[in-house]
Amino acid sequence: MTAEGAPRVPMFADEPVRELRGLAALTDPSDRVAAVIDLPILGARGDGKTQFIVHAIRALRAHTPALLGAEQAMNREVMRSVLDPRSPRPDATPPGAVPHFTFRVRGAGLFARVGIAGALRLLAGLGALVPLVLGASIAALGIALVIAAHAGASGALLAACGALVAAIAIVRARGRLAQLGDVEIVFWDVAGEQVYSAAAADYYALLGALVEARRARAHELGRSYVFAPVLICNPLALGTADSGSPYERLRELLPLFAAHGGGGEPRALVAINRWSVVDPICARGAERDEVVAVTACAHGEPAAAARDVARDVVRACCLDVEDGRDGDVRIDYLRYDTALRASVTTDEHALTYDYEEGPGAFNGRARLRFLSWLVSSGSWSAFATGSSAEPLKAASIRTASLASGAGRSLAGFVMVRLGSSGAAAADPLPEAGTAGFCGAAGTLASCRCSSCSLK
Ligand SMILES: Nc1nc2c(ncn2[C@@H]2O[C@H](COP(=O)(O)OP(=O)(O)OP(=O)(O)O)[C@@H](O)[C@H]2O)c(=O)[nH]1
Ligand SMILES: [Mg+2]
Repeated sequence: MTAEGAPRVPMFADEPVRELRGLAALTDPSDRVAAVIDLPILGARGDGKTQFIVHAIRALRAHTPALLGAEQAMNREVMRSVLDPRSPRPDATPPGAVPHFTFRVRGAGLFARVGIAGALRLLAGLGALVPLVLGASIAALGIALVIAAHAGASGALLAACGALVAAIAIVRARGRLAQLGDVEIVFWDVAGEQVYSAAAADYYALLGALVEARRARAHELGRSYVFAPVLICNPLALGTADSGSPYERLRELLPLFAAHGGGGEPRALVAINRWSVVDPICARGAERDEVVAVTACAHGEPAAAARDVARDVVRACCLDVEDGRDGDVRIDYLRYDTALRASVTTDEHALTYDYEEGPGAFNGRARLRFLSWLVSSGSWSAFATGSSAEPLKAASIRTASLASGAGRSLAGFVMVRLGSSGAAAADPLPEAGTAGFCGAAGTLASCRCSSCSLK
């Protein structure tokens, strides 16, 4: 249960990275959500970032919290594509802006859809796994005694005790599950071509400032926080060279961005989004270094210009990759088709990929995989204690400012504590460049941000 009517708190009074717009519009929930998850979606132009976000929102069956102003407008825009797959796609993200889309999903509902592995993880987080396994083992021992050792009465008693322990563990876990708060998931639309340009340091700094502010607030409010980037891999855009495609450049940078997530094991996801074309491109027996011309064709519409891809590049980036570690960052792979239906016809050195867009929510096993990845990205033990119907009594606003220039180091991190009504949080966002928040309430001493220069 949550109090979604509670006012949301602006996280930044102005843009911490002067060259990039994105954070000043961000608000943070002030009701007790169980967790906040930031997912920056990186991908080259036209590779399918918006499509991924749309599929994820559908797969999560997410809803929009009570947003205002720019945040509300951004959500409405993406919801047009979620609800109507034939609607024109939103414009490409312009350089200098990082839009975000804020959604909610009920914690209990999310866990009900994550399969056995996810459910076991949840039970462990809720402290129910050990008593459950213990109870089941005792019950099994009791049954074995009855069958093998003919110890009828004592075996049956043991089995009944084991079953009782397991049942109590399940009832307690269900009770805690029912109390879980919502999970707030925020998708950040990061124009990948900017990430390997001169503006790369700005994008990196923006995400760093986001994580720092969110983590401090999560610590303060006792909730979970997850930051995990998603990189879109469009097999049709991998080109013919061994390296140097936009995807491969971004893939090299991915661990660096994922490292913002910190913790024991930073995580990232690579989403391969035109899966049905990968197999035909990597057909058995074909020359591995052969180049194939692939023509993508939206069903019933004129075909786009053919794109050349080398079979071995697609094999290396899509087929041969496996979940695993890249340094200390865990990288998982999601394989799916954005299209509702896709068919591939092959000619000697050419493929035609005919696709039909629809209201998809990751196809096949991909949906379960995506939800399980999301659930396993966080430490959910805080979920068990983080729920309450009460809005927070006090809310904090942080304003971070980054000095532009050589090092772009975090220059200021200031906290203003609001009154218990939280009324100030409902004020409109201050315009970029205003410094009016700084020091207003004189509570700098309570700032725990590691990079705060004002302690
Ligand atoms: N479903 C599907 N769409 C494809 C395929 N090939 C090209 N498209 C087109 O790819 C477009 C790109 O999707 P978007 O999700 O808008 O890509 P994006 O990364 O957000 O693009 P920008 O924001 O412009 O950088 C879609 O509008 C489709 O029309 C395909 O194989 N399947
Ligand atoms: Mg887009």
